[in-house]
Amino acid sequence: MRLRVDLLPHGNYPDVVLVIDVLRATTTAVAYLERGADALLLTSSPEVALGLRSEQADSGLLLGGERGGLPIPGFDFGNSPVEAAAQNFTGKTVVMNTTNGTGAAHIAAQTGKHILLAALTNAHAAARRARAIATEEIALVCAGTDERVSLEDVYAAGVLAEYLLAMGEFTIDDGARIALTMRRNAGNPIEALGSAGHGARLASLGLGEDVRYAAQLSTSTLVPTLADSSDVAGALRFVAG
Ligand code: 3SL
Ligand code: MG
Repeated sequence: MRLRVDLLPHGNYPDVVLVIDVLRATTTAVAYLERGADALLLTSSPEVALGLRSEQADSGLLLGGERGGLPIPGFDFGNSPVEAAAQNFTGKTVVMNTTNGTGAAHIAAQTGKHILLAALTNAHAAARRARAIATEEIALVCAGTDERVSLEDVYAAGVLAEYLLAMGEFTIDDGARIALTMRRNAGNPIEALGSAGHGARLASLGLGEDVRYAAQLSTSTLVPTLADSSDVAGALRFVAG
C-alpha cells in the first residue's frame, strides 16, 4: 500500500483521497455534519451555489462559504466551524463554496475512487476509514492557500500519516516524509496552527476562535464521504460516513 502526501492538489489519484483544509473548510464540513446536516454540496463556484438555491427554492438549502475569509454576499453563513457548531442543521443540506478547500475536493473527485474530507477534528476516524477501503494508495491532499503550501494542512497530513503508519505497512513518498517531519517538530496542534500564516490571518480578522476550534484533535468520528452526485451539476455531495 502506498501513502502519498501532496502538499498542494496535483490530481491523478487512483484510489482513496483524503482532502485536508484544516483552516477552515474541512473542519467546518465536519462541524455541519456533527450538527445534523443530511448532506453537504461542495460547489465549483459561488455562482453554482446561488443557482442551486434559486433552482430549488423549496428545498431549504443553506449556503455557507467565504472569500478572503469573510462570508460571501447572498450566503447564509461564513466558513466558520464555531458558527456551524452553534447551529442545528438537522435535516438540512448545506451548500459550501470556499477559496481553496472545495476546489481541492473537485480536483480529487476527477479521478479518485473514494473521496473523504479530513481535518484534525476527525483525523483518527478519517485515517481508519481510509485504511479500511484502500486497495492500492491513500493520498493525503493538502488544499493550501491560494496555490501556496499551508503549514496547517501539512501538519494535519503528518497527524494522519502517523495514524496510518500505526495501522499497517506503507511505502511512503517524500511528501509524507515532509508531513511527518512537520508533525514531529511544529509542537502541539494549537502551537502549529497558531504559527501558520493563515492562522495569523484569521486571528487578524477576529476569527481566532475558529483556529482554536480547528486545533482539536480527533473529537469527531464523522468522515464526510463523497456520494453519488450525478443529479447536481457543478456540485459534489458529501454525506456522513
Ligand atoms: O480556502 C478555503 O477553502 C477556506 O477554508 C479558507 S478560510 O479559512 O475560510 O478563509
Ligand atoms: Mg486552508
